Amino acid sequence: MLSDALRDRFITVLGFWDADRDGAIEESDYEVAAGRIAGLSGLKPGSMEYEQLHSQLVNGGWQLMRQFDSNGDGRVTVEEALVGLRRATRRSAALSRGHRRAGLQLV
Ligand SMILES: [Ca+2]
Ligand SMILES: [Ca+2]
Repeated sequence: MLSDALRDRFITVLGFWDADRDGAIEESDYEVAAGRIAGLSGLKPGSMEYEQLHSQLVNGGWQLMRQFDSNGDGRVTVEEALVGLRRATRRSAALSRGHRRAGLQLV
């Protein structure tokens, strides 16, 4: 179960990535947001460092986010993202319980 605080923080993070403010995250949002982050990092567009950071953010970030696209329309709504986060939280809790039962401790 998500706490209200975690839910609110997650929605705030989603808002950052929703560059066109249409209420859903698309790959194009990652393109814009990654460009902003790379620019804020002081990297010059066209430089190898800029392109690497941009590519990592777009490819890595969008590949993670798109897992939440439950209806496969290429857009991740806040509702889809929250459902995905709840599932991930439950899986993580189940893994922790399994490790504790097995006498292991996660670092
Ligand atoms: Ca959007
Ligand atoms: Ca969707």
